[in-house]
Amino acid sequence: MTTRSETQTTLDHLLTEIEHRNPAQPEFHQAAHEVLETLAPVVAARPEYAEPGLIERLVEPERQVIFRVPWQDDQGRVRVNRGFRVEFNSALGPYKGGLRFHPSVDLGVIKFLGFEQIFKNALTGLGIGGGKGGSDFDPHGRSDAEVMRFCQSFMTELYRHIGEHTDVPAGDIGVGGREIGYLFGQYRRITNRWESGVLTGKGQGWGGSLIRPEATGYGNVLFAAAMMRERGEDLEGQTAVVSGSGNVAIYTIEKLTALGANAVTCSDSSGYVVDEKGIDLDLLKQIKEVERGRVDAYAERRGASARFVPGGRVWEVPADLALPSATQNELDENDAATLIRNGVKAVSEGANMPTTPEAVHLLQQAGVAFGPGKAANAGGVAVSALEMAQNHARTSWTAARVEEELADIMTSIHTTCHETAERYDAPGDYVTGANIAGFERVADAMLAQGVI
Ligand code: NDP
Ligand code: 2IT
Repeated sequence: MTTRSETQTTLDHLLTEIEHRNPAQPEFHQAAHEVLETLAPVVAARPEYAEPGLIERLVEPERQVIFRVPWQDDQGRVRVNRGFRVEFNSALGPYKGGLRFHPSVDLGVIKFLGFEQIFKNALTGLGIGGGKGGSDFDPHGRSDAEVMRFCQSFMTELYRHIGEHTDVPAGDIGVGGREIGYLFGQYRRITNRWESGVLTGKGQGWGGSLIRPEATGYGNVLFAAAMMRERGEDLEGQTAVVSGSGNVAIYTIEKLTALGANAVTCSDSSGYVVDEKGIDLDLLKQIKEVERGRVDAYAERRGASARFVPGGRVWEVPADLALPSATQNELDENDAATLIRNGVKAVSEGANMPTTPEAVHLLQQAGVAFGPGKAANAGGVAVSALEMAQNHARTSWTAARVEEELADIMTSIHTTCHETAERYDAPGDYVTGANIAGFERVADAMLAQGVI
């Protein structure tokens, strides 16, 4: 039998090969490291997982599409962006994962997100494979008409690659209800099909699921609550710092407040706001969802309890809980040290890979409960899968039913991660638990389906 350390050496060689085969994709390397560094116990214990080629197939996307997206701005000038869709793994179901529109998007970013999505989707227990897409288009400051023309051009290529049984995109950074509407409209026009299951995150009344907008944030708070319960505590009266002020951050703050915690921060790329009285969600939603403004406007309009800190990071505000909900690598070693010094008890990732590997290590060493994104933020994609189920059945469920299913799924993900970590001698290590449990489900399906 191969020992754990021999297995880790083999996985380390594979990681070196991944870096050589995928140059200039640091985020993808980071995501691959984070998963492969935790798999040795399960690969050593179950010889079928050491089968040559299994993990090599897992780290190679099944298909990668890169395309030109030309569009005209309001002045009539032609702009050219790059579009991506990485269809990573379909062993468990149609590729599923969001679209990100942000200037930092490149192939490495989409591959890191697609790779994470494989394990996240497996953890939900639902029938969805992993994929991700997007563009380096920056929606900030663009008119509705420009965003519409961009989305129409993007879909004019993307439609060939997606379908309710093939690949089902949704939102992510820069892609919310407005963008999904324009994308769906163009898909319907080109294909002449009412194929509502082709995209999720649709509007109410034309195939969208109740609670999908809330699902990622709500789910992350439920995951954080489950981690706190393990420590014999609940969320009541806890102070929380949240980064971001988009879809995930807003509904994270909403659920924290509903469960009696005090969410005192939010942020965007200009800086952060701290509000001792707790974030006023009506005001934040008005500024972010209606006016599409910046967070400094919140501080201006809120009055004495709030102030705006330009360029700062929310992690310097003392708190019991931290819920990073903006973007990758937004919480580093120094931030982790500050959080620990201020007595943080749990960190739960609403964003994908927001905590750097060094910071994760520090937090875990200090005994902070750490919920990795692929487990903690899986509520969004889980409710997307419930939206697909409603679309297939041409029905719609009540908000109460969807929320109940979301709560069951988050509890079950927490239990799975917790028990898997214990089974592999890493009690309390949700990173190891999530990676191994997600891996087992995908790997079993891949082995059963042969070398494809
Ligand atoms: P939104 O576009 O709604 O909001 C993103 C927020 O993060 C904005 O406040 C934005 O500020 C900030 N942000 C984005 N990029 C950066 C950056 N490079 N530096 C600083 N701030 C930044 O996106 P979501 O809320 O949907 O997504 C947030 C995170 O959650 C992402 O990591 C996403 O992958 C993840 N996620 C999303 C899910 C979903 O269902 N939407 C599901 C699971 C995970 P600004 O406007 O200034 O850029
Ligand atoms: O990162 C994610 O899980 C998402 N952006 C949501 C994906 C989805 O298909 O709902």
